[in-house]
Amino acid sequence: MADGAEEGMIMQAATGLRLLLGLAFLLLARPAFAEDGYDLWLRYQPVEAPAQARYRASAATILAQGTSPTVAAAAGELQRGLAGLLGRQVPFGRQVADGAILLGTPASSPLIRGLNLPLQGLGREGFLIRSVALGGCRVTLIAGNEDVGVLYGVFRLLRLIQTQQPIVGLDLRDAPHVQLRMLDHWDNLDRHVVRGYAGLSLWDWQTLPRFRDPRYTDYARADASIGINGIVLNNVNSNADVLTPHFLERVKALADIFRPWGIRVYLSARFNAPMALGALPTADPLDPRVQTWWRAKADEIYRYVPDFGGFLVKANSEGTPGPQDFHRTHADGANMMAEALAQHGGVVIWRAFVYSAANNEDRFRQAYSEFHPLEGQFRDNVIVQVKNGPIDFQPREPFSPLFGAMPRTNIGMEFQVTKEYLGFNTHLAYLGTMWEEALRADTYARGQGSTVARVVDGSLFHGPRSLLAGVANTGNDRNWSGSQFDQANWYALGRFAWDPNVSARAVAEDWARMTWGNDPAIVQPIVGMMMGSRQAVVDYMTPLGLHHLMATGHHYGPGPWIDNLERRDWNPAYFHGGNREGIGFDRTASGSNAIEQYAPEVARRFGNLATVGDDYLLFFHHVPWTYRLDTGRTVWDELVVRYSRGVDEVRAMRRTWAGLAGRIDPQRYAEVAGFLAIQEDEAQWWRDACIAYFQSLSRLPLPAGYAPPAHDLAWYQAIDNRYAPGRDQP
Ligand code: GCV
Repeated sequence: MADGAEEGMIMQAATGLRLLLGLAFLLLARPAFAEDGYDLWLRYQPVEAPAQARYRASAATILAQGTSPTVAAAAGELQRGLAGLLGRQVPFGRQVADGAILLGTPASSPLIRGLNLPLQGLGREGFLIRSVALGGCRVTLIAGNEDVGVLYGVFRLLRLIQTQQPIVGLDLRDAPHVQLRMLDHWDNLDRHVVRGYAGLSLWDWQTLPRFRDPRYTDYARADASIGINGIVLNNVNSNADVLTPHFLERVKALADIFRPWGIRVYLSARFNAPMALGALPTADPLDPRVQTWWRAKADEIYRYVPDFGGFLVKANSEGTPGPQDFHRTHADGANMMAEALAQHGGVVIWRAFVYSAANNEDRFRQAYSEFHPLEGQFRDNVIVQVKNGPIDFQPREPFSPLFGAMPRTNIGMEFQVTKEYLGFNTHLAYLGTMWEEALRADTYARGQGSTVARVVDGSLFHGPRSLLAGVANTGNDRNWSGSQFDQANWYALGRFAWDPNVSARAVAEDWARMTWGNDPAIVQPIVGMMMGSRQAVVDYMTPLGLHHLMATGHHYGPGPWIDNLERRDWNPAYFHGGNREGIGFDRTASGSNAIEQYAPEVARRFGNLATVGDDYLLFFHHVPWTYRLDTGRTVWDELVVRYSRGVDEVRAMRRTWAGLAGRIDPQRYAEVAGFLAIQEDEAQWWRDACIAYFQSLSRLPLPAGYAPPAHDLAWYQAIDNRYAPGRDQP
């Protein structure tokens, strides 16, 4: 072979090798799978090079002192997180070295014990993160009174790196403000999730307890990262079978998986379980046989799950059995079950979402009417769980008057993370702003500054228990929540439960950085979209204080015309009160007088047209269509303007998102873009259907420049979505 040809072949081989190496590098540099949202806010993507070098210097080794599964979970998560963020495996060390991260409690770590750290006041779940010098080495320590505090501290340190904050010179202490930070899963035992838009239940009762899907651990990691410490596994419309050994074995398996992550399991208990399972002729809470049954059941559960959290109970509401079936009160029922759990340290979470077929008063008033007379009668280990608003998780409601009205009762907050009334999983609606609004509302229970947040975190009335819960939005979809942006609501629930005074914007920003990236060109537009998104939904669904206009049953899409349902207060027409003359629900003294359930300062504000404000106008007042608002427009014109503005807001979100093309990984980008397109269509549907209907009442022309609905009213009324997901009865 001539020299030249040989040289050519060598060069070809070298080029081939280079190509191969290049390809291999590309393959290695890219994640094995496209990003699909599975990793949530725990993506641990590499931070950029200059920052990475700085972080590496402060994260050279991990010195985890302690042998518990929780310390192991914390150390493992730290190693996993750092490997992703810093692009290299950080080894576990055995002794103090420069750049070590030291984890432990005074009990588990001689080093931490020797430092006499100010851990008082941090409780069992708080933590301290400090940059210190130990034996001449620079060390970052994460210490807590108990291992779970260390776990939370690890997630906080990771968050600092994920959001590119400095981790030198640290002196950070934090502890949760609320004791029970919970997610309530409305999961049926056949895996149908009521009001679930993210697939089937995560709990596969069929393959449990033998098969423990690694996803259960990922779920627990995500929850622990935001401080969730309690999970109710099953729907509040509960099936007594969950209390049988068959299910308890499976509940035990989940509890064992969640325990290292600081999470206790709870069950929704059916009040008449002694009849359904125990063949008793009654479930009367004052009957000794019933009391014995519940005590034995509690003892049995604790044999499976020694740290079982307790029962969540929906009683005498929407057809569920309860103490009133036996002429007893909610307090009688709750206290009897609480008694059974007390010796094991369990609690009863008793829901205040009640409205009874026998009670014909304004739905707004009913929870207060039933619970307020029971003030002071509940045991210490009962928490009454109240929805944020008096109606039912609407896009906007004023706070429930029960917050602030029962100082001698543990009152907990129930938010709905899953968006039953805010467009399911396809509408982008960040709920942080809604929860911030609810928590900052002033009850005036002890004068100005008696915020709902202070009722919930216990700082106003100093009760023994505090709780903030969210109805979960998870399912077995790869992205967990049914959409990328609904993950933000899960994330925010944890952050608000940890600190009800946290800012919705700060939470959105942390989430955006961790979920999408730290580039301000990404963070700013995304946070902007999130912050305006809930108001957009209010505008195109239920502006000016309208509420419960959703179609029947599934609550998907508009149904303001519906007025033929069995119960008065299932009908949207009952809630908007619209007629030829005007619109709105009069809850002042001339109407249902629901405002009297608030403190006088609040009642005065909501009761007066001059002070109620546009957001709650039609929630509390019935006004003529021609009533003039501060904007200078009539109510009718303002409704049209707001409905139209809502659609415009969605269009603006679509434009903002389109501007991020190329900056966001393709699969997640495309999913969000596709869902925003659905949202725009549905916002338009809402606007047009509602305007067509309300115009049939007001008989007024549209304000100049506003397009008429695309179809006539009958067209919207004929839409049938009976197969929409998440129904109560699938
Ligand atoms: C689980 C609303 C929902 C129901 C839910 C109920 C509740 O009415 O539509 O699906 O029941 O609230 O909170 O108990």
